Amino acid sequence: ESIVHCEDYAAPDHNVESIHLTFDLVPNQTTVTARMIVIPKDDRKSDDFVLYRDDVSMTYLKIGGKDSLPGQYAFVADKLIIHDISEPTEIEIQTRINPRTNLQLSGLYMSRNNYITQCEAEGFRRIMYFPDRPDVLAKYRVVIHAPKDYKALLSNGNLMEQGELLDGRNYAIWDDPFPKPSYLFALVAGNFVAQEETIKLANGKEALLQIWTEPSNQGKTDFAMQSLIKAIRWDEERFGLNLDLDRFMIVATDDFNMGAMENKGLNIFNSKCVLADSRIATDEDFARIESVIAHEYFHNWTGDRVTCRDWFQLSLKEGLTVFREQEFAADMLGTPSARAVKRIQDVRYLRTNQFPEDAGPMAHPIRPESYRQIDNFYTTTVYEKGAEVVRMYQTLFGKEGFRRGLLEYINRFDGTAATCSDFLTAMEESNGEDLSQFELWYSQAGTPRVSVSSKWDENEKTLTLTLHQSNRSFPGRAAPKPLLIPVSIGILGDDGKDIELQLQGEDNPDGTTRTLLFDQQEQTWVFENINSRPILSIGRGYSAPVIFDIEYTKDQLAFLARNDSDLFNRAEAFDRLTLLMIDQYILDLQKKGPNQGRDHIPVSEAYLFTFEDILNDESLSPAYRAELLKFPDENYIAEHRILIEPALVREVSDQIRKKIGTRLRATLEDKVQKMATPGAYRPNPIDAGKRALKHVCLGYLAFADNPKAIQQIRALYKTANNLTDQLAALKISVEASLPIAQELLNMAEIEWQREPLLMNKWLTLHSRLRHSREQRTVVEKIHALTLHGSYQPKNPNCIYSLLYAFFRSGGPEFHRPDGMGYQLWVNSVLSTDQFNPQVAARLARVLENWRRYEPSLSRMMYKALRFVNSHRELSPDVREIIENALY
Ligand code: B3K
Ligand code: ZN
Repeated sequence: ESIVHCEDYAAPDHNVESIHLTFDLVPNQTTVTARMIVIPKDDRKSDDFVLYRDDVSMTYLKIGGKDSLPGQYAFVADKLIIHDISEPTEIEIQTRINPRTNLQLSGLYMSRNNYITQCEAEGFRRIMYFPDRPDVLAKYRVVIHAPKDYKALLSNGNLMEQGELLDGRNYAIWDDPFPKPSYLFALVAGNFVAQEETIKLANGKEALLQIWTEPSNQGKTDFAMQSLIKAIRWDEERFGLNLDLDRFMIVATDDFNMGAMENKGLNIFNSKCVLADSRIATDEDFARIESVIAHEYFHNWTGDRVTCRDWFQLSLKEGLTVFREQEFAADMLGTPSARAVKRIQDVRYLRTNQFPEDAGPMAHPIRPESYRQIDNFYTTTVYEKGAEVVRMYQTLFGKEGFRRGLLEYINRFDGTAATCSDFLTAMEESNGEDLSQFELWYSQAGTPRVSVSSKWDENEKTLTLTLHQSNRSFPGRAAPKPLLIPVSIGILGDDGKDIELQLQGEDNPDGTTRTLLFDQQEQTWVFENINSRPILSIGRGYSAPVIFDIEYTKDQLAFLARNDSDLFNRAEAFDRLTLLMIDQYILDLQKKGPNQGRDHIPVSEAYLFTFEDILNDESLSPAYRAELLKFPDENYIAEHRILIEPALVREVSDQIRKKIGTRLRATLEDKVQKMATPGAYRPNPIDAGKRALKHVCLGYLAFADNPKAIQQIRALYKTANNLTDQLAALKISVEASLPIAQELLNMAEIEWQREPLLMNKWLTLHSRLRHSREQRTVVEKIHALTLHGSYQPKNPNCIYSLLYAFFRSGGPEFHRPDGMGYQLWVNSVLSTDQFNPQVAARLARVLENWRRYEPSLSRMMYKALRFVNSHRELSPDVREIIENALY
């Protein structure tokens, strides 16, 4: 079994000019006939035409119109090699596949009785023999034959013809005018209905937009349609990029390995990322749906029109498209405070998910150097850190410069497969800068640490700022080099206002936020005319994906949290203050013995004052206040600690929340009342922000066992006209172990039973259950739920909602001292690996950072990993994860 290395890249020897596909859809035996025109390249190394295959069987092969002879081709491992293709040749291959038994959900598979495809990264070879690599771009024509009751027969591009065959079956013919790699191929057939709308594009053309769902989901696509239109408009306005097809389709399915897929003109979505109304989606879901719809739509240019040369370049399309999605979402929010909320959330996500990856055994640069299973590299590093790297171009060149560079990249590489370096070159050339050092962001893994020290000279009235960067080194690899890090800073005077920044040597001050180009190991800047004791605001807007090590006093942090003009850094200051307070609390707790009044430790008054001030600050939007004040989740706290002790983190979290809820009771109650959102439910950011703040306040009150709050939470569930309030009531009651928790869970189970998306949320709620005096442990409950009527054992959404959510919750119910949680993990990984390795590998990753846990737990995690690894039949996907974790 082999490792693929980036440096081994070799261009293909043959192009495929066009491919004509005919599908005869039968559940257990689908026939795929492919006729392709293969063109040898002038600079080829060999006349062998190489095709990949995975789980397909060939019924015949014709070369140049004639039946092939045995010596003309050979099967070598997972390849079919056709010899002597030295001139343009028509090759026809017929294959048989079994969509019914395809439970990996890669290739052509069935979702109930509907046919769905998923080809990225290497699913097309599970449909037919093909040079299934992203640098082979061909024009596709697709004919679909299907039973009569299959109303929707869809593929990429434009519909040329549809009708009935002589035998009574239906057919449709699709033609995609744009050459594309095989991973962007899609086919959907089944009983689907569409919501459609025709819009006029900025270039005057008309386009038909369709969102297809199963009939039971009709009426849940309005929001997705509006989101799609917004995304189309945004790309027209911000980048002048138009929809290039007559028709753009989205299909929703319940059976899907990830969120969604950007197949050219035919995006396929996990239902949970499309379907929405007040009853089935929360405010968060609405926001996520808008983002994912936009993300897949934006891929049309960044991914489809310009694609990736090989899978090592994945971040070229994913980092860029995540960045575009983030910018879009921020623009939809409008106000600076709402935009800041989005940025805070994105950075929290990065810290909670990408930082541990970058510090752990799966650490890889955003452009990885090798892999065994490419599906394992759809990571937060490639996506989210990749997006931060793209953001830095915009920080360096401004919005205009970024737009210039992006359009240059698209013009140069339209219709081709490009590399990360191509993108960088387009950016540097269109902005007249040398970015050779910046390229290190693509090849160095690990989160850089930037330590910050500053010294104010009262007599000279100067502030000297020194930055030092250190990067993670990896055994067997060259020592890391200093990166080019854009560091945006501001300086606050003792009045809390920004000081105009003037660097030594400059004649005049220039603005209050400056971006320093930090490109050496250590560098110093001197600011002049600093008349009062300054406080530094470092990394404004989170200008680079690094950790800033800076020593602030609590007073300084409280000051920044009240005054920083940069709303991101203001939240950052409060966040640091909270983590400091938590660390202090943990220290105090550790000094006590097991039975020594462990809950008599006070939360510092200064912290409570700052908290209350922010809560009362009407100049800040409710959404922003909610984001600052919600208690950090346990994984976030754990990530910033050296040693992870889940039970301790839980104890501390619960106690602190209780104390805040008790001490600030009046203010919290006042906010619950003020944040009411009477009238019809609207998922807009203003109302959503009010709901969020109300829920944050109710949460603290619930932890303090406030009877009035408990009443309110119960009423919230019962009288809510929207899922956001209902789900918040459930989450709070479960997390705070309120006496009403079980009653609410039972009600929800009955109310939600006919809606899979809701039942998945119901399953997830159980991952928040706490230890109790009841006989069954939470592990046992989770296990019992795998037998619940709503839990479909082969469905990825169910697995993620119940098992993955529980493993990832990070609480002591999973990290049990008796190892029962890990036992459930072992069983889940092994049983899932039997039918869906991609999903199994995601479950497997949960334990990869075992080394960071307290010894008694990490020993058991190690054993669990070893046990999984001792299985001979592991998929390469899971094997790669487990071996990385162990060695
Ligand atoms: N490009 C797809 C991800 C495919 C994952 C394959 N294992 C979705 C997206 O990033 O838009
Ligand atoms: Zn993407």
